[in-house]
Amino acid sequence: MISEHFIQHYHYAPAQVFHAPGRVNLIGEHTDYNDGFVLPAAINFGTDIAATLRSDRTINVLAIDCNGETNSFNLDNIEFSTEQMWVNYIRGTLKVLQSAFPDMRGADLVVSGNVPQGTGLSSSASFEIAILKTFSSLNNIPLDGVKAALMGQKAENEFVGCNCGIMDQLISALGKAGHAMLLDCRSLTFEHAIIPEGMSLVIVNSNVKRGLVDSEYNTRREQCEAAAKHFNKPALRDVTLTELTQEKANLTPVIYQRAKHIITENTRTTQALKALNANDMVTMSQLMTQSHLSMKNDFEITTAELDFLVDIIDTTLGQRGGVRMTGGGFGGCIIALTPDDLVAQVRATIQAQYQAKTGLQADVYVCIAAEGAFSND
Ligand code: GAF
Repeated sequence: MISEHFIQHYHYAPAQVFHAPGRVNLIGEHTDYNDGFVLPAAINFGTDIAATLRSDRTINVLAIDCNGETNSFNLDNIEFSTEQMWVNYIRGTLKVLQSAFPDMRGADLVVSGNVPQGTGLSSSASFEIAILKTFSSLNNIPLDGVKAALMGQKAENEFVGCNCGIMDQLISALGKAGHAMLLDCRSLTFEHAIIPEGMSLVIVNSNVKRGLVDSEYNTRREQCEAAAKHFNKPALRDVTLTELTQEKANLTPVIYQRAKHIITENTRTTQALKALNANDMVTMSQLMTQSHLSMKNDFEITTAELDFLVDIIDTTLGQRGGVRMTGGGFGGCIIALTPDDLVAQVRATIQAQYQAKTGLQADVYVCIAAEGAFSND
C-alpha cells in the first residue's frame, strides 16, 4: 500500500519499508521524567516509512495522512517549519542524528501512520523512531535502541519543543511482542513482563481532545522538580514515602499531592512487573485502580469522561482485569487489560453507557503487544 503510493509519487519503487510502533502504558505515569519506572508495551499501531537513499543531501517527503502534503529540505540547512508542524519531527530527528553522523545522504520518503494522533498513544515518538530506523539502516549507521530513543527525545525536547520524558521513544525502539517492559528511566535498563495468555490490551479513546496538554504537562514537571529540590535530591525517585509524610507540613498541598503520586506510582509499577510475571491479575487489577485514583486525586490529570470510562469498565472486569487512564492525561485514552472472553462485554458496556452520559462516542482498539523498531538489531 505505502509502496504503491511511493511508486505513484516518485515513479520508481522504494528500496525498503520501515516501521516503528506507538505504545500504551500499563502503569507508571509521569514517572519517567522523575527518573522512575514505567511499564509500557509497544502496540500494533505505528508509523510506516517507504524510503530510498539519494546520492545528494536532499530529503523529499510525502505524508499520506497529513492530507497528502509534501515537503523538501536539505540536510545542510535544517530549520523549524511554522507552516507544517509534522515535518518538524523529521527535521528535528535528522538534525540530532546528523550531529553525530555528519556524512549522511538524503532520501525520498513516503510516511504513513495509524496511531490515533493526540490521544496519548505516542504517534510522535513512533514517527521519530521510524525516521531513525530508516536513516540508520539506509546509511549503515550503527544505532541501538537506547541511543535511538535518546536522539528521538532530544529532537522532541529541543527542536519540536515538547519537554517529554524518555518512555515513549524507548518502548517504540525496544518493545517485545507479547510483552510489556519495565523501564528504569534513570539507568535506561529494562526487564520484560509477560502479558498473560488470554489477555487483550483494550484501549478506549474517550475522544476528549487533549486540551491544555503541553502547558499542564510542563507545570507537572516543574512541580515535581520543585518537590525534589525541597528534599535536596536529584529527582523524586530518591524520596521515600516516609520522608514525604514527615515533611507534609512544610510543603504546599499541591506539591505534596504531586510528589505523593510519583512516589507511590513508582512502587506500584515495580509491583506490577511481579504481578504480571506471576499472572496475578487480582494484584494487577488493584494496582491499576490505585494508579488511576492517584492520577485523578493527587496528580489531577484525568477528566470526568476518563473517570467514567474507568468506572464502568472496572465494574465489568471485576478483578479479572485492570483499567486506568494511560498517557500524559487531560483527555485521550484508557487502557483495560481484559480477558479475551470479556472484550465483547466491555464493548457493550461502553456502547450502552458512554455516549448517553457524555455526548461523545468512544473508539475501542483491541491491540496486541508488538515488536519495537530496534528490538531485533
Ligand atoms: C507523555 C510523555 F511524552 C512521556 O514522556 C510521559 O511523561 C507520559 O506523557 C506520561 O507518563 O507521553
